[in-house]
Amino acid sequence: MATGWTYIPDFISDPAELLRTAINEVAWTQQMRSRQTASLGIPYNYAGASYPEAPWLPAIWDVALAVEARFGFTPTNCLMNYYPTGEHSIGWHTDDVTILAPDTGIAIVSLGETRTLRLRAGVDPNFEYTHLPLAAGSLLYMTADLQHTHKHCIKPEPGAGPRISLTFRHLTHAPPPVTTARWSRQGDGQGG
Ligand SMILES: O=C(O)CCC(=O)C(=O)O
Repeated sequence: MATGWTYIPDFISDPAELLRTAINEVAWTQQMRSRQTASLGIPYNYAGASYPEAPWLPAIWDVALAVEARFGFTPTNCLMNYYPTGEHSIGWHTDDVTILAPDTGIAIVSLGETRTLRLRAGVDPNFEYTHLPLAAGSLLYMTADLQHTHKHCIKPEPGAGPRISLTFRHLTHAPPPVTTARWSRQGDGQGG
């Protein structure tokens, strides 16, 4: 079992309402083949995708404040992933933790259908798997150190309904727009 993560069920109280708001009010982009994405705050340009700086939606800023209260850092970015169906996914990858503020990690708040995040020890040829079902309203916190030892992904789960993940980070600065597919060096999937 991998360490370096914390799962908090029911971190937010009305994930169904926030799912509706996010589907309808976020300017989703189709920069990734396997899912839709969007970014609020300063951009997290990664995995071959680039975003403009964007104002926070009030409902998502409220969640950022809850992350601040629980983990002691103020998110400067929320990268959002929209999986309209169970066919949508995110491949094996690690996140760029070089631009995270010291002693901060990544907080993932889930809306909609429960999907399973898998962790595997990247250096272990026998692949140590940890399966984390991420229920609506939950928060998964991953430390920066976990990114050094493990990759993560969400595989297709045919039949699943819509899901959105809100991934909060305190970036120290916005990386430059990506002009080449950096994800190919970071993992073996379309991560980010
Ligand atoms: O959708 C998720 O829960 C995972 C998102 C993720 O791995 C990422 O944005 O790097």
